[in-house]
Amino acid sequence: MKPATEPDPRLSMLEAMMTIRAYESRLVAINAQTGAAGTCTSVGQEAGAVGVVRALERHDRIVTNHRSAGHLLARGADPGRMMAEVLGRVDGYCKGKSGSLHISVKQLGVVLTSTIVGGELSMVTGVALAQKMGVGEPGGIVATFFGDGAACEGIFHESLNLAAQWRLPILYVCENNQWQAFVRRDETMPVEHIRTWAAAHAVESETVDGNDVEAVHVAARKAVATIRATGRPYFLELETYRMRGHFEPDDQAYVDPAELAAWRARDPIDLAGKRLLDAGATSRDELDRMRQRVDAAIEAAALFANGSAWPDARELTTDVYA
Ligand SMILES: Cc1ncc(C[n+]2csc(CCOP(=O)(O)OP(=O)(O)O)c2C)c(N)n1
Repeated sequence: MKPATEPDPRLSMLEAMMTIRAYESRLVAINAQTGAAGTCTSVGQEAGAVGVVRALERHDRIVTNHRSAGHLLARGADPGRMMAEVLGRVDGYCKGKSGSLHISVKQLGVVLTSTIVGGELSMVTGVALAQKMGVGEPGGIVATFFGDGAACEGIFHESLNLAAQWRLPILYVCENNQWQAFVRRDETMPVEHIRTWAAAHAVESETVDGNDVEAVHVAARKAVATIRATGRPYFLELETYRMRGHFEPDDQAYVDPAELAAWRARDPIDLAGKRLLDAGATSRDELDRMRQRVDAAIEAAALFANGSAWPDARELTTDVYA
């Protein structure tokens, strides 16, 4: 039986989503004020990151893409070190050399962030093959996050075909956020559900409301259990929306305001908070305290990052392999 004091995981998932939103909002503000390096935010997609990453075990690995802050934070990355990385400081996870687009955190099993669209789909097969051949802890799987645009790349099909044929333990997580930079998804693909392409490679799949963290989490747990039991890949499609621009700054002038408003009305953080309130699982006071905690943590992260030193010029040629 659960001890009465054990925290409700739905509350901790909500706090994790709030942390991602607050972290990225702070980076947007820093970008607007200082013109510091831009970033691709995942505002609106937090439920997917938290719902999936919370379904993984510590010995599982992640290979992700250019919109990776949520995946990293959900995995437990420190927001101060993340921000220091984006601002190019020595205390960043990659000593300030990767920015947001190449960040990796080995100690958390986040093997890499690929900024080449679809690059994660090729590399995940290698990481999963290594896993299968006994590198890393036994039983681990590899989750990869990519967008609907990446699913249009040829490598998508090569990756799924190889993973299915070689039985690689990969959780493919397609964050179908309806946009591919400045191009609408329905201009580039004739299918309603990208999942149907997984079926063509005999990969088991599910499409789920990517703005509903509980639904994502349930689907992700099922996917992870299936991969562990069968050793085969699994495809999870998250129907979601990119509520901010492709990168910062981007005024989204190309987006129909009615479309944006409709998705804003389905903000995953608001949905999760309302559901918990309606179920009596939390109170407005508790949510206020949660918000204050998150804001304080991000304030501390920004102070840490801004206080971190610039790298020494001699660092320019270290850690460089090619
Ligand atoms: C091979 C390649 N082509 C183009 C780009 C430029 N680019 C960066 S992100 C992006 C859109 C990717 O869309 P999607 O995969 O749906 O991911 P999202 O940005 O929507 O999360 C493009 C075209 C790139 N980085 N790599």
